[in-house]
Amino acid sequence: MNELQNIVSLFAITGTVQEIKPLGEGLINDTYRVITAEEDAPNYVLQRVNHNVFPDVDMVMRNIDAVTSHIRQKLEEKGETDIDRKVLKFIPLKDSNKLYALVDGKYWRIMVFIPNAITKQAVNPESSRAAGRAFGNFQAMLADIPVELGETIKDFHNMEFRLQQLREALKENRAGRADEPQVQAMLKEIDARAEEMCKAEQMGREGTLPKRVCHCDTKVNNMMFDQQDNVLCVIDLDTVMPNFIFSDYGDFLRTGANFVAEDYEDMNAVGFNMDIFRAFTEGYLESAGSFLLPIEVENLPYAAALFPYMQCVRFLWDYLNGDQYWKVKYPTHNFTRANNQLHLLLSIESHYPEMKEFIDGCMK
Ligand code: GN1
Ligand code: MG
Repeated sequence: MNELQNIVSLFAITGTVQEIKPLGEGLINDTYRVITAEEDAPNYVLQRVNHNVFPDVDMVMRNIDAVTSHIRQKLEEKGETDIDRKVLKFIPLKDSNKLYALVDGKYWRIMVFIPNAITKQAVNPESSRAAGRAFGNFQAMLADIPVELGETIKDFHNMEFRLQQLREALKENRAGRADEPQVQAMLKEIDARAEEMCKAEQMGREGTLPKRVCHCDTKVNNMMFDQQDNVLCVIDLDTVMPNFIFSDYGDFLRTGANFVAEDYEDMNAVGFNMDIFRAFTEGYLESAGSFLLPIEVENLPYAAALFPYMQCVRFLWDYLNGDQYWKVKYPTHNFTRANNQLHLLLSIESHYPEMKEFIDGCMK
């Protein structure tokens, strides 16, 4: 038996494993598809949780257990059908009810593979509207979760912390890249906006902006759609934690409303797609508009700008550190990503008044 099969055998799955092969394009965890031999046994997804990124895997899995159980219960109460395709189902170990295995210092988990579902790297206005509704619903369903969720990555979307990390990386200059002119030029753009971009933390301290249970990684590819373009469920739940709602709104637009992928190299092609913005915003406000505070709604354009800005800072940080966090395909890959995010930010800034006006219209 090979290593992966060995690991799968620790979990209480049904069916016989026929094949295990790599799945998806996540940059953090390693993911495999487990195919079972029997017609009536589900296939599974096997995943190694990146222990460097998520130091407390036990907390991650406790959060996920709480979130998926709560959503499952909500769906049951609503009389939904096909629930196993609408919320992830993790499989416990054979000899305990733990949802993960620790083997040779590596953490593994298994969930049911959702059949006839697709993920997308890009969306159109229709699927964006559906995504907006889905993430709004996700926040709404979790508003009354009875347990307090842990912060699986401390200060994950804390802009002040991310800028601090960048400053430290600059000082350490581990990869010897800090003096490159392109890096220096980017730092100027970052500095010019630093104070404005930290206003969520400021409002949080003043007590005017609440934290709610958020997904915190609402990239387009973290959602499953059925063949008719309906959203089935939200996946990649490792980062679900209390946060400002800006996270979910802003990070979706960062990926969904960019005309190109986050590492696309032609900066002239990078830009903010207002059709996607309008559709996603409409969908999101349809399901979340009723519980959001005015201060949250007013700051949605800021949220749209914050996430490309934060991701620019994070990619640049990793570039300066010598590419320790994100997998890279060539030496300047992280710089290209950072530059792409900066160009997206510039495009968003040029649309600010239009965005404000559109949001006001949705709330009337
Ligand atoms: C990571 O795991 P993945 O690829 O969905 C990262 C996100 C970044 C994203 C950028 C835990 O997401 O915060 O926005 O890469 N997740 C973590 O591609 O750091
Ligand atoms: Mg993902």
